[in-house]
Amino acid sequence: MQKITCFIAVLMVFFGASCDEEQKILPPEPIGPIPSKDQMAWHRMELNAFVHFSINTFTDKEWGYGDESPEWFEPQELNAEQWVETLQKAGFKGIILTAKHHDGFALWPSAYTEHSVANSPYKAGEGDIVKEVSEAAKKYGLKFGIYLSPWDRNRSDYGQPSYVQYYRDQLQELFTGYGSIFEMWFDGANGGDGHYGGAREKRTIDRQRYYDWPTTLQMVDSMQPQVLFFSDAGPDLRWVGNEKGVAGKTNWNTITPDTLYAGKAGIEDLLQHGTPGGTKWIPAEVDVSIRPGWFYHASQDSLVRTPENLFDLYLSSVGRGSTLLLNVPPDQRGLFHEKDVAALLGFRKLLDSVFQHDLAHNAKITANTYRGNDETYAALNMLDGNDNTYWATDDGVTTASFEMDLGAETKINYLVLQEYISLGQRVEAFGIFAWEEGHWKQVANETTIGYKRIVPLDGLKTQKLKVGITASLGCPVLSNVEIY
Ligand code: FUL
Repeated sequence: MQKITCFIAVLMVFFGASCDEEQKILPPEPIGPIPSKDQMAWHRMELNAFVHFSINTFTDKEWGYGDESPEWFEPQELNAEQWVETLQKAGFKGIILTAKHHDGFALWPSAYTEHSVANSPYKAGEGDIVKEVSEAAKKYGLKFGIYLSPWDRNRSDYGQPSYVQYYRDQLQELFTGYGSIFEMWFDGANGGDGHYGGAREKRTIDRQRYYDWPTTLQMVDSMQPQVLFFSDAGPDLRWVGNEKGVAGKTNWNTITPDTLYAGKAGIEDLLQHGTPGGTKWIPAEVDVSIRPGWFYHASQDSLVRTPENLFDLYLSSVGRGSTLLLNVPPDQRGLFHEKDVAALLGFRKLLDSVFQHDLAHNAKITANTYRGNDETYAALNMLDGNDNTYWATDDGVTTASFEMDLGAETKINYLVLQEYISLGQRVEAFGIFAWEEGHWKQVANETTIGYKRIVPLDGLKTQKLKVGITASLGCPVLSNVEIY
């Protein structure tokens, strides 16, 4: 590279170009798949909420059979603004509503079914909860997303081609009537016993073919091209493989989805970790509930996660390069329960207190190497608070390190690292070292970084911290480092 630069410099001098242009070192080329603009925006959201609400809320069930009467759906104090305002205060950026769960009950007055809010006592059949939530989200600046269960235990034609058309008709209603939808959640739970219009039987479908997903996604995409499709296998966002709130410590945003499909068994481990060198950028989303169930059950009021527990979930999701989708189910009144509200606000307080003073801010940072010795790629870029500047090494240099001197011995709880993923995910392995009595002592041995990696350092005391990249798919490119 240096030779080419010199040659260009000679040419530039010959043609009278300025000194600045002369020294320009080109940025690294992307490696492998990279996030789309909408996926990038999704990475930056970090915290989104899931809201499970249906007749189940009133029958105390997790999975309605499909024979529940809409008459039973009667939230007396429903206030979508209370949900969204709480989430906004807690720092959530998006909200995804179960417009229809497996029981088939539609939270909006769908023209294609009688099994909806239109036949419930809620607002004497005049209510539209999808509308209320989408409008509240807009008011409080959250993005709005939709969950529409492919499995429908109410429909008599579930399993036949006509049902797939019904499903698409409902998507058409949702994607044309409620403004912009940032994420569409396709549940992998599919087929089994149900009411099915009175048949009361078990139905199995060919999970890979029945829904003809490519046609459905294309249809939705033509209405709202920005939408990101979530399913077990993508195509835009993938399930993390568990509902416990845990992304892999090794977490690649890339995976090869060729043989994957929603509901395929035995792929949990693959989904949790992704694949280095995978053919598509399909990041894992971590969905988990604030309570044991996805729907509200009064019996679980004492089991709401604590702020500390939510903080742990944050570390095992956002802290491992993923996005947290935390479910908060409204109660029978149609409100977030006081216990859940307190937990969410407590969680925010904890986050703010832990990540308040970035100690890296005033540190002296140096790297053992940087691209073309050009300041454009120097280590200082990781401290400037600008997502678009980064530290990078020369092409072919896949091991490198940087160190930060804090000026005095300091107690450290967390190290935050971010790769500049717009150029692809690269780092495969890195170590963290603390300066102890005149030498470097390794305190952590880690793998991937991705969009964000938060490594707990448990109150370690040191003046200097070093990060050594020991394996990378290409030259490492890091945009941010923080120390707390
Ligand atoms: C699962 C469903 O069966 C649960 O009820 C819930 O909706 C969860 C998010 O996904 O597959």
